[in-house]
Amino acid sequence: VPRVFSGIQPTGGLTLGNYLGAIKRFVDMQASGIETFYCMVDLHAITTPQKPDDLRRATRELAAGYLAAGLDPAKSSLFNQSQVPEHTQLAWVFNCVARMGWLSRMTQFKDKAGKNREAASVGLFAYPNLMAADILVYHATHVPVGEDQKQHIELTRDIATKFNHDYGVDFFPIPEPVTEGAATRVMSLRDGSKKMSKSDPSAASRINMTDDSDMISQKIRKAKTDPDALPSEASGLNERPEARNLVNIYAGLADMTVDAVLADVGGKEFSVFKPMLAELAVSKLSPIAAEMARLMQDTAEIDKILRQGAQNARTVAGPILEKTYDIIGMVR
Ligand code: AQP
Repeated sequence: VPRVFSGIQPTGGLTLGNYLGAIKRFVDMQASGIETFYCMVDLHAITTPQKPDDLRRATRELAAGYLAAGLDPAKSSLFNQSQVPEHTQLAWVFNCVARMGWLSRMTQFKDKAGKNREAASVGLFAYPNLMAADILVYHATHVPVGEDQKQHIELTRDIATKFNHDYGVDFFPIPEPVTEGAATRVMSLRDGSKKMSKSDPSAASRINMTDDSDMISQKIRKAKTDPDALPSEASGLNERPEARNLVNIYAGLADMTVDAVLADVGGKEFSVFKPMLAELAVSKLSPIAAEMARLMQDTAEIDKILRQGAQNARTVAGPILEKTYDIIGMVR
C-alpha cells in the first residue's frame, strides 16, 4: 500500500522554502487520498541547541502552519515525533544497521557541524538514522521533501535494503523521495547560490510564513537580480540563478510550469515582474499567516490535535516495531 510520511523541524519560523518545498506538497498528497503522516520532528530539532520555550512555541507554530495551509487532522495524522516513541526505538535498531562511513558522507552533517566536528552532538551525526526510522516505522513508500533531503532518503533506502538483506526478509519497503514542481529548491533572496533557510543570519534572505504583506513586498522588491529582462524560455535562465529563483517561486505559488510563467512574462523587466510576484505571494501567503495567528490563540486545541494524531500514528507504528523486534530475535 502506498503511504506518505514527511516532517519538518520546529526550529525558528517557517520559510517560503519550507512551504513550497514541503508543506504545499503535503497538502497535494493529502488530496490524493493516500494515507498521510506529517510530523513536527522535535527530536531532530534538539540535534542543535534549542531553548525549551522556543521549541514549544515553534512546535505549535509549525502545527498551526500545517493546519492553516490545509492539512486536515481528519485526513492526515499530524503529531510531534517525541509523542510516538516507536520512532526512537526503531532509530536505535538503525544505529546498529547504518555504518559510520555512510553517515560521514552526509553533506547536511558536514554543513551543520562546520569545521569543529568533535564538538557536534552525536545526535547531529546520527540524525539520518532517526529520519530513516521516522519513515520506515510507518512502512511509508513516498516522502515529499525538498531537494536538500534527497541524500537522506537515499540513506534510508540503504538502511531498509541492508536490514532486509541481513535478516533475509522482505520487510521494509524502499521509499521514494517525491520532489516535484518548480520550487523544490527555493534559494536565498540575497544569494542565488544558497538555499533559503530558517537559520540564515540575513532576515532579508527569506520570506517567513508569518511576514505581513508589507514585509513580503519589501523583501521581493529588494531581492537580488541581474539587470536583464526576463527570457521567454527556461534555457534563458541558465547562469542567472537569482532570476531563475524568482521565476521558480512564481511558478510554485501559481501552480504553473516555468515555461508557462515565461510565456506570460518573458521580455518584462524586473521592475514589472517583481510587483507581480509580490502581489501573488501576498495573495497566497497572507490568508495562511492570518489563519496561523488565529490558531495560535488556542494552543490547547493544537496540543489536542497533536495528541490525537500521535495516538493514531502509534496504532500503525506499534505493530511494525513489534514485528521488527521479532525479526531481530528480541524475546517479547
Ligand atoms: N529552500 C528550500 N527549498 C525547498 N525546500 C526546502 N526545505 C527546506 N528549505 C527549503 C524543505 O523543508 C522541509 C523541512 O526542512 P527541515 O525543517 O527539516 O530542515 P531544513 O531542510 O534544514 O530547513 P531549513 O529551513 O534549511 O532549516 P535550517 O536553517 O534550520 O537548516 C524539508 O523537506 C526540506 O527539504
